[in-house]
Amino acid sequence: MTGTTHASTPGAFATAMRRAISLSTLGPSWGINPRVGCVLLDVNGAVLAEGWHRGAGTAHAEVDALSQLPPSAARGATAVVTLEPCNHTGRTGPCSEALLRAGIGRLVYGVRDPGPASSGGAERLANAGVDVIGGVSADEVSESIHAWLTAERLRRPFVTIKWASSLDGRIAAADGSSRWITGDPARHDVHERRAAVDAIVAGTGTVLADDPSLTARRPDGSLAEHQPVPVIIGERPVPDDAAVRRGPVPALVYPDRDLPTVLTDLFERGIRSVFVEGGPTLASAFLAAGLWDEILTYTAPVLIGGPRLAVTDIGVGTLTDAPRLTVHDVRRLGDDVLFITRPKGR
Ligand code: AOF
Ligand code: ZN
Repeated sequence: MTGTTHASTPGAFATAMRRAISLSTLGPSWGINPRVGCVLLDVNGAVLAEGWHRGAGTAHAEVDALSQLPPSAARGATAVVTLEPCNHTGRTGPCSEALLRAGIGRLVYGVRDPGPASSGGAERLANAGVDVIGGVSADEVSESIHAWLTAERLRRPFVTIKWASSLDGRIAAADGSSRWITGDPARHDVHERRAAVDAIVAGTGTVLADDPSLTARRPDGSLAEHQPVPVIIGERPVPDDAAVRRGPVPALVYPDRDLPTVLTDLFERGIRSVFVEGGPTLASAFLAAGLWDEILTYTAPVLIGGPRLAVTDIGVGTLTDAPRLTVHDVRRLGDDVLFITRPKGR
């Protein structure tokens, strides 16, 4: 059969797609490129080769898989790829051409490439007589590159807002003391997530009050392999000896509080995911502007009371204006609970 068909239910290729998703996670979650995995199957459905993308500038998943085989060994094979093969020359050449040159007979992909320049690989292969099946395990693939897809669609980084609070929503006591509200497992979880994003954003108020380093650290205190870019937003100057200036990655400082402008600039710098870590004024500004995609709330079983709330005014005057969120996941981390919520309907 020739042409583009769409599999609405997981079919014969779902197993290979699951493997391709799992291969994709071997690549980095940060950076300008998505995680992509590829499995090449022979005519009997046996695995010929596997590949995955290791980050911007390196071979794409399809090319990585093809490179495992001698020339002509992929003739007539089925390429199962999480993302539609690219059709453009970016830092590397178009995968659509590499697959055609290798003589594959069928393409099975999960989700379309949303990029205006990079998309169109499926159509190109279909036009060349390759049997193309799209939409296989599309929900699972979309979830595996949720942040990247969202960033590409919105043309701004995926924004995660995080706070750690008491059961009654306080992030500090009345005197400002705020260290160790949550326990070790929650803190380790935060550091793992910091190491998985492109940037950590904080307001100047938090930088001046807490002097955070905004680095990703392992439980033993050493720096994680990948470090996010520290981003500071606010009008007050950041002292030269601030911890955030002494980290492994130079900080980006935005004296302008216009969040859409900041996010657009970060996107143009190749930043696709940011973690907004404080304080309440900045988190509230992102929330009020609707500029967020996920909220992580680490809740500790402690009562603090008083005025130091995780979120202040977010422009909700009456309950019908309050944004209702979707609970994406709930995890227990020691004595604490992590809620992962997303906007409804996205
Ligand atoms: C694929 N397979 O493994 C990946 C794709 O600058 P480049 O050449 O690395 O191209 C980056 C774009 O290619 C990226 O924005 C996305 O649209 C696509 N990523 N495509 O066929 C892959 N990582
Ligand atoms: Zn490609």
